[in-house]
Amino acid sequence: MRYQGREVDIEGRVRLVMESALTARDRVGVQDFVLLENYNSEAAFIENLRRRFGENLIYTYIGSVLVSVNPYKELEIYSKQQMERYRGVSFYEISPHIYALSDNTYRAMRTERKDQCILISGESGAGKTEASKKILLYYAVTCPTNDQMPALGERLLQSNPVLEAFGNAKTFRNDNSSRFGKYMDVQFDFRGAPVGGHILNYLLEKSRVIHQNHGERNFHIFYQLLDGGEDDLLTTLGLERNPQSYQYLVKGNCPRLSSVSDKNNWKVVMKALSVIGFTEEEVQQLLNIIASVLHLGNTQFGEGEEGETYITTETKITNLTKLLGVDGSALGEALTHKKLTAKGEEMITPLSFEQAVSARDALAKAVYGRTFTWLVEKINQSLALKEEIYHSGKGCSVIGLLDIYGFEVLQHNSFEQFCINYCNEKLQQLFIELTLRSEQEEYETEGIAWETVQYFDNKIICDLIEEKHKCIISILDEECLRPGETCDVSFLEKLEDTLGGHPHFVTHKLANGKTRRVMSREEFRLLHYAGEVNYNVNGFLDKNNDLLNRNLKEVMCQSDNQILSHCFRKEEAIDQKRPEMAATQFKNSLTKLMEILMSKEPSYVRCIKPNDAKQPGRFDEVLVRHQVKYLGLMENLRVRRAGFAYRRRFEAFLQRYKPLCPETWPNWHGRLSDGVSTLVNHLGYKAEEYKLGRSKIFIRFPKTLFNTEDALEAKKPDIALTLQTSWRGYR
Ligand code: AOV
Ligand code: MG
Repeated sequence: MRYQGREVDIEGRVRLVMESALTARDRVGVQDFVLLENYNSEAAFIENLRRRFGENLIYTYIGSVLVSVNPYKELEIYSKQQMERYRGVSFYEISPHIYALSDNTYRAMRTERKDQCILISGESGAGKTEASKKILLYYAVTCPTNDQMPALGERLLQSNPVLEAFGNAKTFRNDNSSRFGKYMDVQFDFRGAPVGGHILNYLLEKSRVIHQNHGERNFHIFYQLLDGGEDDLLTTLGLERNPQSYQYLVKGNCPRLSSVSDKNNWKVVMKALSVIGFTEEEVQQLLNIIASVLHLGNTQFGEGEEGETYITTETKITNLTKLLGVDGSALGEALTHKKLTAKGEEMITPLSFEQAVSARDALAKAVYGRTFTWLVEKINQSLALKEEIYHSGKGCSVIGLLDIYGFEVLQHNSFEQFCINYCNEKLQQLFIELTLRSEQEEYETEGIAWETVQYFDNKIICDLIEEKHKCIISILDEECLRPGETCDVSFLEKLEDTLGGHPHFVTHKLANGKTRRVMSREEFRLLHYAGEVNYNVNGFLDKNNDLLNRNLKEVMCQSDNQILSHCFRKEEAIDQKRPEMAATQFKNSLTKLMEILMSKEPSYVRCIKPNDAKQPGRFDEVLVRHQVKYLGLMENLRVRRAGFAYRRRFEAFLQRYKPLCPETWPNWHGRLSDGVSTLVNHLGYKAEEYKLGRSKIFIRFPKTLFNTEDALEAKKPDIALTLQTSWRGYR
């Protein structure tokens, strides 16, 4: 059995790698898992990934799904020449690549006129963000440009360094970890030129502004400013270069990164801001805010004899108030006092030391979080599709790119990890529904009998977290709203009462009334699709409440910094209505996201992290096996193979193999299905080897196809090359 495919080596030369089936396949494996002979064997699957990884072939398909293993080193496979190679070429013709997926998606959008989305998933550090950037680069470089929006491609690209500076940070798992979720629509005109973009951002991990775990950092921008900012700028902002001088930057004890230069990135970010169209004044105001957060962190409190709290760093507060553009004494008062309305009367009560500290931290988080949202809005304005293009009557189509924070398990997991992992559950749910459903639908519409494949459906975990009334989020909200003494522990007790016994929920309490000693009394454990995570409930209520004292809001909405006065609206300070809690807001935004994604044709990139050391050349089999398992890749493969390994549209099949039959060569003039029938009869396909659907031929065994490929190769070695541009493969 031989399979004639082509692989590309890292210099970009095309070579036939499978001339001698055994030696070549031994070395580089198969480029599509459906070609694995033993497709039920996990060991064979992992071995195939490992071999390819060893040869720097980080991409492999499962049908139309792209599996990618993070190489942790720069590979020479992303050049412009490489992009050219993938343009207009079908999936199957050429080695797997993120560009092939990008191109295929683009062409599907163009030819089928249907909006597309590319869903990138995988755990933290697996390569999602890098993948999304490569896709965007591919479009920016290879698509035509629209004369009315000539710079759009560049602006789309430049949005990345800006959002990464403000929304990414070093974590234990990834030196450039996305701490917000991002969905970006790229809009194309009828000629296929990018003409607009729109970003939706999801729940930024604001708590990082005030605290970082050991070995982690705050958001990149702080270090970039301190390292890269000009002397004059730092003087104006009243900042010192050393990050260790700032309370908000010392917690993780990790001021520098070996993998990136904050100084260089500072330049990149400043340039990007100007390309996107931020004015100098806006940049200045933005930096004032960043600096003010650092000053806020250094604002310290003391306790007076009568328990009153006062600011001990009064001299430094002038800097802070100047940068925030607010009244100094009002800010000082608001940081140490609280305004309450009781029975229609306003009362000012002093804050305790702890309360003052948390009011300060809440302000820092609010300022940073809202500024981030403002940044996204500004970028959206710059990318916005022009009315005249939209209304030109010729219509636009969209490719959406989803890059979220990956599943993460840390030493200490809190509310943020809970939200991040919940988001990943939802995405996995979508993958399950859409891959299985669409596959099933395809068999149905084509009238082909289908064998069901067993798989783990994580809906049960999604429900545990988000189902109405009786789920973790609703219980959390109830505890936040319940009057009287509520605390994180009472929340945990409520969870136990309501959810104890759920197969995916565990606490220290055992069913027989005894306690599970390995678990702390402050934790609950969720058995996620991707693994078990213990969440410490400390801080859950506060983070879900996400409250900012009213008098602080009042001070902020008076700010003469225009970004801040935009972020803190006067109405909000007056409005007594409680906004939705953080987790519920997140849940609602995810529900909307799922609707958006469901309305589009999805493609998938499944990213795998080869080792925990962030190092090249290391393939940790245990770690990879775990990911292959929870990503459901084996099931994905089985579904793909359930019955039929390959499907081709009649016209594509004929077009490719017609030289093999005198009746179909050079052209077939009858019905397509008859042509295919004639062709496969001539080739000697047995009845059990294939089925003809309504518009596609389904081929059961890869072997059949290999043999046909061999015959084609033997007949006309150059045919594959001449035909590849006209053939669309998988879809
Ligand atoms: P993530 O987005 O999946 O994690 P990234 O895309 O940030 O992960 O990848 C982590 C790091 O791995 C990058 O900073 C690169 O150093 C390296 N890397 C990933 N993909 C490639 C590639 N194709 N080529 C070279 N290096 C790569 V997270 O955002 O933490 O969930 O939240
Ligand atoms: Mg990321």
